[in-house]
Parts: sequence; structure tokens; C-alpha cells
Amino acid sequence: MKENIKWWQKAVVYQIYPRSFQDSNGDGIGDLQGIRQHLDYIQKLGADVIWLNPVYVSPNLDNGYDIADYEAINHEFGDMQAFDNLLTEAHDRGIKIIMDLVVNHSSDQHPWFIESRSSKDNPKRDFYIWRDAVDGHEPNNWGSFFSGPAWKLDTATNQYYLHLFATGQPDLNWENKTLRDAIYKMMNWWVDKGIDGFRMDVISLISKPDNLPDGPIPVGGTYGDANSIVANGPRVHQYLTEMRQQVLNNSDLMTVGETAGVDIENAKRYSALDASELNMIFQFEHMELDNNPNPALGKWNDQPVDLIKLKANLSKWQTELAGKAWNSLYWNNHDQPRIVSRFGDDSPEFRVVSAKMLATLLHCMQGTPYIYQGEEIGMTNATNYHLEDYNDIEIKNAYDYLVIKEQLIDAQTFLKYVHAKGRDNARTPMQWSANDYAGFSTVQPWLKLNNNYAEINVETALADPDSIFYHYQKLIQLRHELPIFTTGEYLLLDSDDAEVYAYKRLTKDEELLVICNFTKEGQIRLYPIPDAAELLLSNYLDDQHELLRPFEAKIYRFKKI
Ligand code: ISL
Ligand code: CA
Repeated sequence: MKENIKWWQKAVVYQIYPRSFQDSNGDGIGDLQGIRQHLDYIQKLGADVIWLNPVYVSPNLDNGYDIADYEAINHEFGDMQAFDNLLTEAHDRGIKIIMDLVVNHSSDQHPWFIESRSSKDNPKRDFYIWRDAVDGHEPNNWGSFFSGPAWKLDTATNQYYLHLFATGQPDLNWENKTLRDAIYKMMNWWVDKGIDGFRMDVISLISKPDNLPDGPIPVGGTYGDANSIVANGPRVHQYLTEMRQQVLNNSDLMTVGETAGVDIENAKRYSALDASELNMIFQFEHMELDNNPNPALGKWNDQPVDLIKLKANLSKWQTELAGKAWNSLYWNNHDQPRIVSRFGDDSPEFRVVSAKMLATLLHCMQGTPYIYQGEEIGMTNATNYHLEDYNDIEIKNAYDYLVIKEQLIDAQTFLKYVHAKGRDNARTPMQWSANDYAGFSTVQPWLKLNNNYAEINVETALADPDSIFYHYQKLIQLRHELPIFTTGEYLLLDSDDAEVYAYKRLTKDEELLVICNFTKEGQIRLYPIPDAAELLLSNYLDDQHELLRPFEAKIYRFKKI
């Protein structure tokens, strides 16, 4: 691997959720022109790649993850000219752009689906997954990711269609070769435009198992778990190999698959270094460690993560993929709550140190790190939200199902859980300044602001040399300058230490030692550190050696001992 390092193995990605990044025309919705205004900011941070969440024509049931036209820009965001300008200006700065590819499902407003549902003998009928009722019920017991059944009866033809997500997101039928070819054609159209790669939405779900067997029903639940049945389906590797040949090999692209339900064995195939499928994947296990112990409640919970479990999990991915496949490293994205509120401490006293600690822990690992907008200034969960403030379909459907229909929890408990885990925590408008509407817009934004924007914003961060922003900037520089960040072997220390996460990165002649105190208490730990060791980065002004202060994080570098 050392000889043959690819550009995307050394890159750091900055993820932009366009709706919430910058509104340039005063309609309260972020847009492409708004992103152009901040390319200098992203360059200053040092990121190499931007991942854009979906910007295509969409009825926005799931904020762009329900696509009605794959080759046109949603007018709220601008037009194709605005996209081309953004791409050119990013490239002028040496920044690449990867696009979100959402092809497990389309919108029910996509012309393909409109045709498909019109009659059983329409040529597009087989582009989607249609089944007859079984004994007057849904064709199987699968539940949707967004609560309720994964099937909807369509009265036009009296058959059910499959939707693993919202009813307005019918699943595409990848068994159909004409459909696959249409998708590859669309992808090549984007590649020809000069984009630099794809982030592939729930790509692990595209191959449904034959006969669509029922899923296991979690204790206390109603529907079968579709994810465990569909993920890594029988032909998914075949389809991705085909995609690689038909599209991905046509240019030097970066690809990352979002692979819900992936295990190590499948991960090694999706992201094998032999370049047969994708470059890397997003796995979810470290984002599920703080799920509710009651499986019927899934992610809805407000309990902290167990550090020993987190270590075991991250270390498993580090060691198992090493030398064979490639990891993505992430704490945050548009579906996850803010990491400083989740695994750190967002109180005024510890927000900055704990955000820097979490950044250090992640960015010293092997893989390609992703930074989600606002993470670099330590944006927090929005606890000023009431139930009526939420926009996210996952939250709304979960409320209808868990609180109203099944009455598994009361509204107050639900709100507590949504404050901790809801996706809208990530989607509150980017906090640029203490000005009106946080400098995001000149009018009330589409989604309520986090009320801490006067203290937590980009302007304040850029003016403070000790800010979280500059810590991220330094971590990116280190990765760019020191090959050990990319190539070094990962070695976990003290797997049963419940307070401090320490690990090494090792090359033939060098070591990094990364030490992260996950607690707000002081800790005493003695690690073997040679006198000549260089302290590369820390989140405190001085080094007190074996004394680790609250959330202290340090990176040492030294010749191998
Ligand atoms: O968000 C989740 C948990 O809160 C996940 O279950 C999520 O739905 C899953 O990871 C798939 O996510 C992707 O596809 C969805 C879309 O809503 C998400 O925003 C996207 O990242 C459907 O397209
Ligand atoms: Ca706008």
C-alpha cells in the first residue's frame, strides 16, 4: 500500500448540506451560490473534497433524498449554470466535488414511477418492486426505516410497491438491466461534467433477496426488520462491479458507499484496495452503540456511549480492514446528532476542549476523514427545539408511530430522545456570525436556528487562534504532511480503560501516540514516551505529562522504541 497511495487516501472531505449552509438570495433556503461564497473558508480549513448532499429536483419529502430528476438542479438551489460555476471555482482552488447518488429509490414524482404505476404492462412497470397482496395484507412483514410498513397499496393497479424509506421513495428494481443501464448513463453524464466522484446513498440495499422473506420482528415491535434481510443482498457486489466497469473506471473518481447493515466481510469486498467496487464505505456500528436497549425504540435514546464498546468497535474496523480495504472516518453527517453533544460535553466549560479531543481521536486514525459542516466550530445539538419545530420526516413519522399509534413512549420522553438523537440537530442553519439569522440568511430560515449562534459561529472561531476551527486545520495539515497518518498501522492500547482512549500508529521507524481523555475529570496515566518525543498537537497550552486534564488530547511523534 505504501508505494501506491491514492489521492483520496490522503484527502479530507468536507460535507455540505446545501439547504442549511448559506442562503444567498433571501428566501431562507441555502443554495449553490451560497456555497460559492464560502469556498475560501473551506480552502482555509484545508479540506480537499466537498461532498454535496442531494441538489437535484425533488419534492423534498426527505430533503432531496427523493429525486424526481437526476439531471437537473432543484430550483431552490439554483440552476445547472450555478452548479457548473461552483464546480469550476472549486476546481480552481484545488477542491474536488463529489455528488450524492441516490439510486436505491427515486421520488414517486419521478417520471419512471409515474409511468410504472400507471399500468401493469407499462414498460417501466418493472423499474420498481410491485407485488400482489398476500391474504389481503402487505406482501411481507418489512417495516420502513421511517416507521410503519415498507409497502404501500397503489389503487391504480391494486398492487403494493416497496418503499424501504418514505412512501414517496419507491425502491428501484436493480434486477432490471434496462434500469441499471439508465442509472449508469445518468452517472456517466455527471462524470462527463467533471465531477470527482459519488457518495452512494444506502447502496448496500439495492439487491433485494429473492422471494423477499420476512424479517425478524424486534421484541415489542410490530414490523419485521428489513435492513437485516436486505443489506448486502445476493447481487449487490455484482452490480457494483458492473457499475465500476460501466462508469467508475471512466475517470479517477472517489467513491464512498453508505452501507447500512454492513459487516466486515462485506466491507472488505465493497471497499477492497484491488479497485473492483468502491473506494470506501460508511459503516454504522459506532453510531449504534448508544441505541436504546429496547430494540423497539431503535436509535431513540439519550444515554451516553460506553467508551470501552466504542474503542472495541472503532478498533475492529481499523484492524480488520488494514491492508485490505479502506475506512471512512466520521463522527457526524446530516443524519447524526452533533458529536460534541453526543460523545463530548457541550457545556460552556468543556465544549471547546471536548470537541478538539474528539477531532483528534478521529483524525489520527487510518482512513479518509469526513467533517460535517459546523463540526469544525463545535456546533451543538439544538435543545431549544419543541416538537413543532422539527422538519425531518424520520422524526415526524417516529412521533406518529411511537407516541401516537403504538404509545411506546410519551411525548416528553420522545422530545428528550429527539434532542439527543434527531437528525435535525445536524440540519440547523450554519452559524456564520452573531448577526441576524446567524448570517445564514436575511430572513427566517427554513429550519429554526440553534439559539447559541451568538457564541458559537464562524466569525468568532476565525478570530480566536485557539478555536476548534484551527485545531481541525492543524489536524488536516498533519495528515497532508506526515505519511504515517495515512499508512501507519493502528494499535489500540488498554482496551479496558473506561476513561482514556489511547492508541498508536506505527510505521517501520516511527510512532504516533494518541491519548484522549474522555472524561471531565483529571486522570493519571503513564505511557512510555521517549524524552525526544515531539508533541505534535494538544488541546491544552502546556504538557503535564502523566496528568491528563478534562478531555485532554495529545499526539506525540517519536522514533520507534
Ligand atoms: O438516518 C438514519 C438513522 O437516523 C438512518 O437510518 C438513515 O435513514 C440511513 O442511514 C439511510 O440514510 C440515507 O438514506 C435516507 C436519507 O433519509 C438519509 O438522509 C440518507 O443519508 C433515504 O434516502
Ligand atoms: Ca436561497
